[in-house]
Amino acid sequence: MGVVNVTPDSFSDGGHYFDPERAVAHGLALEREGATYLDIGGESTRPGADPVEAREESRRVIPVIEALVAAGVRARISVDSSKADVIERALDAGAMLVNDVTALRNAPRIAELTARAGAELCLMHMGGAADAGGATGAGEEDVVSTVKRFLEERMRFAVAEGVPEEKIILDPGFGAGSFGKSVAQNLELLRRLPELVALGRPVLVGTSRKSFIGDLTGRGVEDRVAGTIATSVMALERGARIFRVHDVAANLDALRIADATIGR
Ligand code: HH2
Repeated sequence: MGVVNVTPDSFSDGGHYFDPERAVAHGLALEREGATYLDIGGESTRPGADPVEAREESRRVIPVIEALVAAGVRARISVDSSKADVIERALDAGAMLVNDVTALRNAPRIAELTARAGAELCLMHMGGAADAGGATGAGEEDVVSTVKRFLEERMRFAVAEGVPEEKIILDPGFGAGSFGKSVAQNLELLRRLPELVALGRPVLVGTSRKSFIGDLTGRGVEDRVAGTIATSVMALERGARIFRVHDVAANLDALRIADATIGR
């Protein structure tokens, strides 16, 4: 899954693809590199990022989705949004995956929209171990159990709202900041990914260029490709199926070699 951030302020590529023509060109380039999903987002999840109104978010992402569809893109378009209005318009424009990082907590109506469109739905854990319920306090609860319980509950909710289980993708929500995990918790989630794979749905990992990789390598955001690849390969070996990355070609090379070696 290639990331296309149509934002002025994303943490690693803010402003690079804010112009719609550049965003479309970037999406097409990521497809040529081998992406089978393109994740189009118009609002940064970075803490302190400017909140974006639905109208402005739609103004950013809908023309890009329309242009990619018009260009005959074969990759599935994913919309990275938590707003029902934006998602409704993205689905009308041809998006086939709803990537709601709030896992339907912001707008439960997203479930119905996704179900009606027959789209896939990615449910992500956000908010740190203490936020997901049942925690005794930040850092005390086992992060993997907390994330697992949260994803199970959100999956039950989505299914009850009409989204077929076979359309659901699960994501532990790697990252610090808004995603609320310490370096140790990110590593624990990666190490014990099979416990989430055991939930029976494809697992998506979004580690690309994130700060825990910077913390461990001392590298700035644009120099975290090698660190990202290490996480992608380890996640593949542990059963992850979708890799949300900024650097598609480099990750895909590594994943092809790892996949051939694993030989599943
Ligand atoms: N990470 C980001 C945004 N959306 N969606 C899923 N499912 N999983 C993730 O890990 C994830 C995500 C943050 O990365 P990015 O889009 O590059 O940055 P920003 O939110 O600053 O635009």
